[in-house]
Amino acid sequence: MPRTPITISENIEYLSILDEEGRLDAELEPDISGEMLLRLYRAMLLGRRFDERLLDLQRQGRIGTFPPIKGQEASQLGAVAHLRPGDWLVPSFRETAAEVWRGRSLSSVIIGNNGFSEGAVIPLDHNDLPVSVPVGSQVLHAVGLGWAARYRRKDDIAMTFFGDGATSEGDFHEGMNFAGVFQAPVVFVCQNNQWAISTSFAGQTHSATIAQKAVAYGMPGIRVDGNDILAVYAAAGEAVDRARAGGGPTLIECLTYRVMMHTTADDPKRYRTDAEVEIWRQRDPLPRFGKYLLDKGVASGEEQNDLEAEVLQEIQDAVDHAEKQMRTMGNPLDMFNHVYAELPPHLAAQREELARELAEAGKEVQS
Ligand SMILES: Cc1ncc(C[n+]2csc(CCOP(=O)(O)OP(=O)(O)O)c2C)c(N)n1
Ligand SMILES: [Mg+2]
Repeated sequence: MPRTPITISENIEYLSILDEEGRLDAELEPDISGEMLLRLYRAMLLGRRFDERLLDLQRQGRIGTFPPIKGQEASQLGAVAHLRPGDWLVPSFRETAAEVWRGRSLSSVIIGNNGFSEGAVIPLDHNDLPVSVPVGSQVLHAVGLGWAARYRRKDDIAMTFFGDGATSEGDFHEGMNFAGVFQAPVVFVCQNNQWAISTSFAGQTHSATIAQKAVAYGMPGIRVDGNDILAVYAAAGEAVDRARAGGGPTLIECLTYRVMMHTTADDPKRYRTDAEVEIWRQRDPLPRFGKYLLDKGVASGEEQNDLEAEVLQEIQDAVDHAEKQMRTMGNPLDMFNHVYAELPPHLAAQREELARELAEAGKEVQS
């Protein structure tokens, strides 16, 4: 028998609508109301300025380690903007802008980044999951949630975010396979920011794209310019509509870049060049979108400046609020809880010692 090629019907597309110079491909321009465009721009600006403030706070010792999102705001917001309140956002640890869009308060982010569990509490009426640090694990949770919605004949969908590094985890492949087989309403958003700590994209996979991995699982896949909010919005809109209508899952690869360090505990100069970072700084999603709003007459330069002042004030209020709340929060003795069912003798002794020291220092804590 001759060998015959098997035609893979899916073609992996690359979508870009607003290029890095801010030039628009009008034929592809998605129909977004002026009100929504303004909301998105404000959210991008808030995400950017908040991230910068968090970095200052970390350097001042006022929060713990955190993963900056700078440069990835468009990838997150263009996608999450399509979710309804009843849908599920299932984030990794680098989606602060998306979480805030969904209603997470800035002060809870600050409190969470200080290690207080109170900062990770999701309001009961909110269908979102807290951040997931074990790389890729959240993909499985999203698929389960999506499948459950379908099983209950609801039209809610799940959207999960993960990085390029997560696509090397079994969890990603299991999740994609299950979602394909059961046509679970899940939108998989890979923020391909080119780095997984110090592992480059080339070191992560021999595939030319992440998007093409969708083919193996029988679902549509698309690569978009993740620094172009219009492209992300357009691709995510199609994926969300399809999932909601019973058309199954989609993989969206947002090609973007982690402009800052992996976390504040990392020094990226040890594994990548300044020249590479500079190329991506020129592709910044924020000024590109600002220029689009200006050209379109949605927000003048003055209006954009007003928004800037507004978000800076909002951030300051959140920092004040969080720092006030944290003064009465947290029991140092909690560090001994939830690891062992029965505390080993050496930890029991340390716990007693700490309780004694706290009491001597006049600190009121529950022992
Ligand atoms: C299962 C697991 N292995 C390793 C780590 C340590 N770790 C944290 S983030 C990270 C890299 C993640 O890279 P990527 O998925 O590209 O996401 P990004 O950090 O770039 O957003 C690693 C290896 C972890 N948290 N969980
Ligand atoms: Mg990455």
